[in-house]
Amino acid sequence: IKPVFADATPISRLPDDRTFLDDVVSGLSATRKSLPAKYFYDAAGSELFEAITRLPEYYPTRTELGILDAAGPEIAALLPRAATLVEFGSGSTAKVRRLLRHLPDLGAYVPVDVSETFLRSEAEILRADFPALRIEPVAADFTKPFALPDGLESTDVAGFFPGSTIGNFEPAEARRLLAQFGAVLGPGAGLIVGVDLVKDRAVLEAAYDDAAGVTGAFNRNLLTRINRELGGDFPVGSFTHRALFNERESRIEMHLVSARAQTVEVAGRPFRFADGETIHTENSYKYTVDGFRSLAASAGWTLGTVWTDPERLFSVHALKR
Ligand code: AVJ
Repeated sequence: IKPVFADATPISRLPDDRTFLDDVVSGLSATRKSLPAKYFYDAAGSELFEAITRLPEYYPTRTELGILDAAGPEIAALLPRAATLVEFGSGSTAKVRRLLRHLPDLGAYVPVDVSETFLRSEAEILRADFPALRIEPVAADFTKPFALPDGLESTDVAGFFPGSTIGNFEPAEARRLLAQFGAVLGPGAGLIVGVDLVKDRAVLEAAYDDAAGVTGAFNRNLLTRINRELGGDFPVGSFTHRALFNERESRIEMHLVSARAQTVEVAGRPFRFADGETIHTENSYKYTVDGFRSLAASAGWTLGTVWTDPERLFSVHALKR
């Protein structure tokens, strides 16, 4: 397996050479403390997330898989023969497998992920099951511009962005990201995006605050990671998990709540917490079908088919450049 490293060919230069430490220091120094959700996914965090996807309360993963199973033949019909499928933030191969079964004529599959180790092992597993498929992993941060592997730029290209990962971005950022996908994929490209939908508050909040406490462990693992990687001394047990649906912003917010007044050190710097003060650790935006369609249109995409489940919990959108 030979991961192709994205060449630095920026389409637009982003002020984003920040490290984990920079992000933690600036997030904890702000009046309203926050930490970027992308840091959840170290090895332990990725495993906890996999456990979340199997929880009874966490409907998005299984609902999206059901939609992909049902829509597979229609999605296949949208892709030209020998097309290249690029998955942004590929993670585990569970979702793309649902599509690949329906795509016997696919030319190449390009999983893009920051975690090179994960990318390698997942590509290997996938190769065993789809021996005829050309798999060209790219180790890159999909939020930044990157080049497609040599020889694939001139093929028909489609992007795949499942899991409602788009929901982690504020709407303006989500628009920018969708436009950037267009630039990476090139003219004429297709894009399949999974988007979680607005629904009853109780259903949403249970999905992010499960009875078994797995989401709480996932949230608190960010503090464990800071302690380990940045020499922090967070007493992890003194922060409790909170998930709430902010209806005005149409997003689930996750917070870590300090159970007492305390001072925590990270890399030798003190950060003061009042009793009950929170660190905002994640936003997960929920869209209406029409709301997401207008966002995609404003990012330069032409709107295609939308598939949902019978309960309209989740949606999968086909877009074209
Ligand atoms: C991976 C961002 C789609 O927002 O539902 C799950 C992450 N956080 N439970 C989501 C998550 C808490 C998940 N995404």
